[in-house]
Amino acid sequence: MKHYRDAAENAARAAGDLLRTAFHMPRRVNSAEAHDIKLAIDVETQELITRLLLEEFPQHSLYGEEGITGDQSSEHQWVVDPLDGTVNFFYGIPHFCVSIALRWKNEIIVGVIYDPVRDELWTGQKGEAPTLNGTPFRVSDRADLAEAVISVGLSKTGETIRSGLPLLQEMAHRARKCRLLGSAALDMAYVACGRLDAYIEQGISLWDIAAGWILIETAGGVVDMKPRTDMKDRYSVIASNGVVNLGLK
Ligand code: LIP
Repeated sequence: MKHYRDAAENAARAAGDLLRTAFHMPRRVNSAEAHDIKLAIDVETQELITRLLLEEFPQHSLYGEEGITGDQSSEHQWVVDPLDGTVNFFYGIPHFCVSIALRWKNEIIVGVIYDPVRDELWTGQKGEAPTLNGTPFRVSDRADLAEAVISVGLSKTGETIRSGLPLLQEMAHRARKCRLLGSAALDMAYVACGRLDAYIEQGISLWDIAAGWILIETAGGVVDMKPRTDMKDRYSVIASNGVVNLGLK
C-alpha cells in the first residue's frame, strides 16, 4: 500500500508543479460551455499522471476526467482529476488541485489531493490516519448546523443548478455560512481536516470526489454518494463530519 501511496504523492506533486507554472501563462481553451471550460492543460496534466503511474504499474488502468487508459476491468484502477477547479484556474482564482485515488476491486484504498498554490498535500489510505503535509488530522466535531460552515456545489448544467439552488437557499438560512468554492476535491479535503463541516453537490463525477472519499472516511467523517438515475456516471454527494445535523430528507 505504501508503494501505491508514494507513487500517487509523486504523481500529484509532479502534476502540481506543471499546473503552478502554467497558472502564470496564457490559457489554451479546448472548449467552453455556459457553466464549464475545458483547457489544454487539463489534458497535458492527465497525460503526465498517466505516464508516471502506468509506467510504474503497467497492469493497472486509469479512469480520468480527460479520458481512460488501459483495461478498465483490471483489479487496480486509478481515478484521476488532473485539474479540479478548472474554471477557477482559467479565471486566475488560486483555488484548484490535483486529485488521485486508487480503486482496488471497486474499493477506494488510497487517495491524494494536492493544492500546488498553497503546497498542501492530503494523503489517505485504508486503515491509517490521514495526513496533511505529514501531520495527522480529523474531521470537526461541530454538531449544531447553526454553527457550521457548509460548502455547496452547483456543478455544470442547468439541471444541476435547478436542483442545487433550493438546497443552497435552505443551507444559507440554517447554517452559519455557506460557501461555493468551485473545487469538489478541495471541498472534500476541507471537510476531512475540519475546515468545513459538510459539502453537498448534485451531479458530480467520481473523479471529483474519489480521493476525498477516503480522506473523510479515515478522518472519522461520513460520505453519502448516490448515483443519479437521470445523469450517466454522476453522483449526488453529501460529505460531512458525521455529526452535523443537516436535516436533509
Ligand atoms: C468542478 C467541481 C466543482 C463543480 C464544477 C466542476 P472540474 O470540477 O470541482 O465542484 O461545481 O462544476 O465539476 O470541472 O473543475 O474538474
